[in-house]
Amino acid sequence: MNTKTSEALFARANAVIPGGVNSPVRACSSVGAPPVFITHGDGCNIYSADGDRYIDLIGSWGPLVLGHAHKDVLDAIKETLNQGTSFGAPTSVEVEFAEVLCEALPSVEKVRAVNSGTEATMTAVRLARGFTGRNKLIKIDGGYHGHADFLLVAAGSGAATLGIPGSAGVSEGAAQDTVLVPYNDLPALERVFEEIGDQVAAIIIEPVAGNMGVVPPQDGYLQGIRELTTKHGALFIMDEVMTSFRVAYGCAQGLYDVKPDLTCLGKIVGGGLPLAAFGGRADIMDTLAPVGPVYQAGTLSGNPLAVTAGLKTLDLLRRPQTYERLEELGARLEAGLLAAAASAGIPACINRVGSMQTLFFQDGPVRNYDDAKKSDTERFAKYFRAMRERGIFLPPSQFEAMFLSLAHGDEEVDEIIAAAQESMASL
Ligand code: KE4
Repeated sequence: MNTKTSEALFARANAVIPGGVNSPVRACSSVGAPPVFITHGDGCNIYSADGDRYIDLIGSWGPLVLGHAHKDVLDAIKETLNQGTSFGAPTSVEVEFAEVLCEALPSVEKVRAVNSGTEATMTAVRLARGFTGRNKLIKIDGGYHGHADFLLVAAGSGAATLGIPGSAGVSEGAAQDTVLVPYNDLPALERVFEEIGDQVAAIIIEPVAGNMGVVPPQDGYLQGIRELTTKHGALFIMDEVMTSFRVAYGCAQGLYDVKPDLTCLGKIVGGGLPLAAFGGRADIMDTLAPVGPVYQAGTLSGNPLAVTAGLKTLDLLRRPQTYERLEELGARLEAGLLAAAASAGIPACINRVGSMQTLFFQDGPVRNYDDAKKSDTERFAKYFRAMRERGIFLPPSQFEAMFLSLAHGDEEVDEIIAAAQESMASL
């Protein structure tokens, strides 16, 4: 692939944007290749500033489950656009959006729209602390919930894995109330609750981990968390920013039949525009300003354009056979990639839930972050470059999810598999 135009754009970008990108992962720094700049998308394809076509497996990191530039979504946005862009006052589409989310998720009785997943998780934790009057927060080692200080916390040493700042600029104070436990490890969680259960405001978890690569919950894990949080008076926050309307219309909580107290939603709910939300039990949500004492606000929260894109996307996802088709596509890709690795004699395993999956360069199994970190990231980087050379746009990190969309057909999945067969043979 010729990437000259992208390289020139990247040089310009680096002069005025840190790392040349508006979100770090886009810099492709872990895969030894400069980013490709995109001009437009159409269905499952995206097109580079260099004029090349790629089959997209990033899907804007999850939102584009319908594919790029879906006509019905664009038409809905255009129609709303004619009325104006933002009013700083309530609009009827925001009410409809909240009603649709409450209808889709039995655990969500009230919901508030925000502009990003970070805002949703940050506020859900503040709400849990305000509602319970407790300060401690439990999170999963390897879980990512956006960049609020108290969530940018790495696992320290020691059994209780007291949080230590996971980024420069995060103070000890901000990290001190966050405790980390390994994913899929109920005994570790039980120990924390035995020690400090009466201080725990909440646990926040990705019900299907997507930021250590895809790691599904083991049988009984989510139910176990539900029981422990209920027993100790702590809130169960499901961060469904990535899984919402991705793994099922009822989200992961519907798929695994576990009701959290609070849910964070993002990505797909915004249909590709900046929109996220959090919701849950009415008694908890009514602790939020202006009803209750927990403050949260946002100039563009519930922006009519973004809400219109989200509503149209959710409307289209209610069509029959949507998730059956996403499952079919995901299974086809998984089988093909595993066969490609096997024929190349390369150690690989795949974790998949529906249309989100990760191929780990290791024998596996991958059940938590420590397992995921055993992957051969050098080999992943070579694979990434070889696949991009063949017109396949992978997420540029071993620890991210690939996303298929309803715009991918069997043909494109087979093209991806063929590219993987060639790429793996070259590793
Ligand atoms: P945003 O603030 O990026 O909208 O959402 C943060 C977030 C919260 N929770 C989960 C489970 C998430 O996956 C995310 C963001 N996901 C990353 C990709 N793994 C977004 C890509 C990026 O950071 O550029």
